[in-house]
Amino acid sequence: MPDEKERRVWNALNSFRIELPSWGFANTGTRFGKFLQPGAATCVQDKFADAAQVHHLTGVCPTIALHVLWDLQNGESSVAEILSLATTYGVRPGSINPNTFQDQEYKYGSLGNPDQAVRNRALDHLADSVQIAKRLESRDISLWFADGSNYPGTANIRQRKQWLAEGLRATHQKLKDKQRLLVEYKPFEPCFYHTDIADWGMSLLLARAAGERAKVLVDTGHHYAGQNIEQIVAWLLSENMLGGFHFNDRRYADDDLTIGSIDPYQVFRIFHEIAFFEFETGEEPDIAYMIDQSHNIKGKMEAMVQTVMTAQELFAKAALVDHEFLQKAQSKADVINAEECLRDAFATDVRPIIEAWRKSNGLPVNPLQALHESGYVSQISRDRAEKNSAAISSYA
Ligand code: PSV
Ligand code: MN
Repeated sequence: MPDEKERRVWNALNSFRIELPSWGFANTGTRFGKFLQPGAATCVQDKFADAAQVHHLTGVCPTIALHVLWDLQNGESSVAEILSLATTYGVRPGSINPNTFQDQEYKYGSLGNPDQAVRNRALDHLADSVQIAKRLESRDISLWFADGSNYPGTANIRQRKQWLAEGLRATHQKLKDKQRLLVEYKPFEPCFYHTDIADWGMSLLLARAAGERAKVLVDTGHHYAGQNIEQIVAWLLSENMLGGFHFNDRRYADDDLTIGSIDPYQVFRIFHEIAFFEFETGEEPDIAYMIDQSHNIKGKMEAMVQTVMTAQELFAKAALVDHEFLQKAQSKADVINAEECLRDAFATDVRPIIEAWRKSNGLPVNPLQALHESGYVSQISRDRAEKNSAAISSYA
């Protein structure tokens, strides 16, 4: 019979699902270069196979996020292919990510571009993406815009805000049933002077302008150093505007490091704000937990499994916070005990409990070790070496 601590961790783990990014299995890198991996996914089928393997080992990753231009270049036939891959591999399509940042037309922006023809093109792509999501029975359309400018005075900031609001409203009107728009923000890169959607407040205002099924997406890497992300999360929760996360960690900017590798306490504090909100309100906010990491140094499969395990650990630790005790301590401004309440939970080694939970669910107790022992990475490295070596030699 599990004790109280175990029960809390088990409940938390039962409810926690993490979406894998298709692009996290393919060869990607920094703008200075790529270190190509022989086992990297070379096509959308490989991406499904890899995601299925991560799900098989962890049991908590039933969906894969898709990027429209990278995974669905051939319209209707891509949709058919993905539906069939989903059946074959037992992993469903997750969030659909339109791409309004890659094509040459978008040099000066997409929905915020001063040229109406380019704005229309972006709008059409967003409408197509909503349609694709419908066909795939995907609920969330995740929007990230690279729009902005590099030099002061070169862009009409207010006008662009207006265009973005109109474009998002028009896209929201295309949603069906339970579909949602998630509006991501990022304060820097690729635009360095101003970014049209630079922070959570801008995302929030634009999501509100778009319609009631638009929410904010918090990519943990998209903040200035030292920013209090858990406060942003707490505010979004209290406004019923938190739609989802992109998990990764950062040291400097959008570094795409493994979640919790630099600052695990911050990730714990984010999860704590969510659990505390649920405890105090009795509500269960609908939050999509997604990974957004493209590993260049670590093996992609290993990094993905490690990410899922780390996220589970930090989520489980947050479930251990004694909320009644914390409420009382906060109400008495008992600073030491309130802080210690968080620190105690964070310091608890939850790994044995998670291992027991995995065992009871017929999963390997250590998915990373199981990945190693399965020989999967060696196998895909052999199978895909030829295809990837073409990329490696063309790159060299
Ligand atoms: C942009 O940096 C971003 O975080 C967006 O979510 C994109 O969809 C993703 O990365 C692409 O890697
Ligand atoms: Mn992201």
